[in-house]
Amino acid sequence: MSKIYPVDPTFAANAHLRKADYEKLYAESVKDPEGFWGRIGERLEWTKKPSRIRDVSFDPRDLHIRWYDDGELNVSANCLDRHLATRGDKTAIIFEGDDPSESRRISYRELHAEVCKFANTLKHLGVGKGDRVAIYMPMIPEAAVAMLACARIGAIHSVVFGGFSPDSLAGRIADSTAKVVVTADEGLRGGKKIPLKANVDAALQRPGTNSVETVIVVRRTGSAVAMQSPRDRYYHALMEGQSADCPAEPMEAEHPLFILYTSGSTGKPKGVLHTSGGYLVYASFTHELVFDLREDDVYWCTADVGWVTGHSYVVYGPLANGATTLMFDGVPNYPDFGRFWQVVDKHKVSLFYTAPTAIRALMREGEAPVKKWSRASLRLLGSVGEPINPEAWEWYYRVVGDERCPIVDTWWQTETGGILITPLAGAIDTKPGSATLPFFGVQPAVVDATGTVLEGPAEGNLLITDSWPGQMRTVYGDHERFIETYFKAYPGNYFTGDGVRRDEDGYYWITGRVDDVINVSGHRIGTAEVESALVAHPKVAEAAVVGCPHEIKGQGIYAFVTLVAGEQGSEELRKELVAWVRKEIGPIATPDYLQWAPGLPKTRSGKIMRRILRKIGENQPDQLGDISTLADPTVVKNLVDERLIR
Ligand code: 6R9
Repeated sequence: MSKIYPVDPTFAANAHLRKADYEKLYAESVKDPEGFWGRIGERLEWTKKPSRIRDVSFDPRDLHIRWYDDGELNVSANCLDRHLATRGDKTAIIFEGDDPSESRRISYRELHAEVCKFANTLKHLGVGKGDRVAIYMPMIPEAAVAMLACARIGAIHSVVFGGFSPDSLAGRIADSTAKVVVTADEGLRGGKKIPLKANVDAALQRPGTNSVETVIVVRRTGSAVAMQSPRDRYYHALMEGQSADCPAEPMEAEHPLFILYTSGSTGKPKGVLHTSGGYLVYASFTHELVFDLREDDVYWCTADVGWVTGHSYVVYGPLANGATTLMFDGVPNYPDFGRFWQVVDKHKVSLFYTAPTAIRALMREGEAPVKKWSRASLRLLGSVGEPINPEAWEWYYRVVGDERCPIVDTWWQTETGGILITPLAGAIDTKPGSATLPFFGVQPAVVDATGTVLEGPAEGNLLITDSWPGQMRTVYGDHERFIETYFKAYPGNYFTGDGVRRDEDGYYWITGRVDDVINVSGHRIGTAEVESALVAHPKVAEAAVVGCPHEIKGQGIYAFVTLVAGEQGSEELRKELVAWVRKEIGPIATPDYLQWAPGLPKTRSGKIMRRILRKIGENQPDQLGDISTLADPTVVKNLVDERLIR
């Protein structure tokens, strides 16, 4: 039996929702989704009110997902203009730099003016509705400005995480045929400079990137960078003289808002496409209720804008709600392991949202760096990105929250746009390690491998049986892949790619990915991507990559590498290959283990049996299962004998 933490009555007393509210509203949301989401949709300001609330079919032969279809709105007007009358002087963004002495506050009025000016800048550069804009930036307010400016004119942004390599950036630029790239001279993380502009230059040398007409460079560190005329322009120079008046253009509810690339089990990363109306309804509604948002809260989500959490819960959800959102351009251990709590005290943060990997890394340093700061302003803590182990949950609760702050463990995905399974702090008792119960309108199902829906306590694959407004609409440029990836495995349902257990109380416990996706520090890496980076090296003949347990990262990357004939595995070559993958994809894809494999376990048809490699990577050589169908069962003995984790 797992431990239960009942709802704190003091918290519940002032919360938006209590137990009875959850039950009543949930029942209503699944019984009458049309009525429910019609009402919730009214939280936004529509230039044309929608009359059609949902038009959805999960049938792979006729797949379509449309919400608030005939409505019109502008996302940036909902995040900015709408607040000016009542919240013009309220802080929209608190910026906290890598260097603890650097911070500034930007009011809604100031942010509005900056976004309008940048929207005019984009227009002046010939960017119009439907054009794609790549954003490759540090965690600075200009990243949010660029996103909102795109939304204002109907351009589709594609934010690429600043830790990705030139090759990864080039692939994303090519896939979306971006017209403009917005970047900075350099990033600054943990005192180290990241050559963002130089990476853009390198990316734009790659084939397929000649759609890019302009590179806009924000001065962050002020270092001299190569500027190529007429392609490269400084942000501050372009903004000079631009008008702060830029009327928000109404967009259809289903007009694309952004593309965000995410790793899948096969091939190159997919461009997850989100649209305007449904996405913003869902991001803002979940943000308000899951974090129990109040007008005077200071809200801090530590995610980078390069990930979906940064989109929905640093920028769009909080700003649509008129909240104060903190953008942090640093890391948890710089200048020391107390940085998060120093920032919490400095800005009086009340709602704090981070990833289990960060909690585990801080936990290892002991309580002193936490206890050094008061953290008295905190009232709720959140977790996202990967399963949180109960030990980390308990530590977060006891040490960080002083047993005073409820924890919301929120399960969701890039594809879902917003949180789907989560506690509501005033309404749902928590159990460490469980994301607990579905949010309004979300209908999970547990299925076994044959697709049979399991009732009651059960373990299997997690499906969602009906749509919610924040759901992705397609894979950019490849609708067939969208249907194939998510709707073919269990026709009529959305397949999450996650495994799950439902307990006797109906609580959901996510057990991790069931496909070939590795969750490293809350970031998704496709095994296929790492493999293709490895085999691109001239000395590598073949590679197979699996996930392995990792104390801090949750999962690590374990690579089995077969060298071309005549090559010998050495420590030097191992280092070279690890560095190669970092260069090809980015540091987040760094293999933690790299084992030489004279042969890989394959079926007679030549398919690598990853199941066996996974067990070797997990140090469970006695659980390999049936290996008799392998073309050459003897290769397994060598791999087991030479395994790197014991
Ligand atoms: C928001 C985000 C999605 C994958 C998802 C799952 C894992 C996210 C989780 C969680 C257990 C949680 N995941 N939150 N697993 N508990 N609270 O992280 O999106 O980067 O697309 O990753 O992350 O495996 O399928 P994304």
